[in-house]
Amino acid sequence: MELPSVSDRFLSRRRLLQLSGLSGLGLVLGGCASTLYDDVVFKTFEPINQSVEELLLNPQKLIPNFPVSAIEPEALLINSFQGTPKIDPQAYLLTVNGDVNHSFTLSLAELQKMPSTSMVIRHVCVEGWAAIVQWGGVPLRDLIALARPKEGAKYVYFKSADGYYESWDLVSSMHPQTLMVYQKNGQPLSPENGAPLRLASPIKLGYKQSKWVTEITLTKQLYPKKGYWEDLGYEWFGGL
Ligand SMILES: Nc1nc2c(c(=O)[nH]1)N[C@H]1C(S)=C(S)[C@@H](COP(=O)(O)O)O[C@H]1N2
Ligand SMILES: [Mo]
Repeated sequence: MELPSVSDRFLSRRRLLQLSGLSGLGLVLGGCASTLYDDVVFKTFEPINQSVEELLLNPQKLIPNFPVSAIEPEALLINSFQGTPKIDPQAYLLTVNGDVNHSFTLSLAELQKMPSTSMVIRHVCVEGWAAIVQWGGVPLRDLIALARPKEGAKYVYFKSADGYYESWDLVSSMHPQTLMVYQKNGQPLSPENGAPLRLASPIKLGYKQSKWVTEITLTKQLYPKKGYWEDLGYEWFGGL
């Protein structure tokens, strides 16, 4: 099986600072030792309470990848509450909006031009099955950094083309292995598995991993409608 490199290729710190509007600091501090750089950057954003800046500069711990040989191509069952929506990948657009300084919309081609990464993780469904899967796509944290969330933004809502909806905490959304993926097991993502774009992360249960995502909205509050399954009684955090 041909798989892309499993190594993590995230945006460089410098590039993320540029994208997130903090590049002025980078210019001023360009020649400084990295410890001083960190000091000043952190002081600038004090007091920090899991702000986007802190989450960008202090990525959370990585979950170890499974080897590619552990992938279980047959084990990932299709689980869709309402069938597979029809989406033309050529016309598909992802919108990122809400409590951000820079709302934007990207086509699939544009998303695929962004730095991508790949991981081999376990998908766990509360209905009693699990599967080791390789996912490839864009770190959600890069999209969030591009949108430059407003201070106080703490939640991330995901709207799907089938009417499914989800909400995550910002910290989990900024985990380096929380990805918006367009590839599964080395192949383009299939429509049943959420193409053109779905969430994938080793830190959350299967129902948190929205398929067919069309809109990502940053919010300061968690609204009464939290998620399709959550609103029917499932736990909201859904951590693994
Ligand atoms: N849009 C949407 N996303 C969804 C679902 C869904 O019904 N609609 N089901 C969830 C559940 S319960 C699981 S376990 C996974 C299953 O992903 P898969 O069908 O690719 O195996 O998708 C999640 N994301
Ligand atoms: Mo699930």
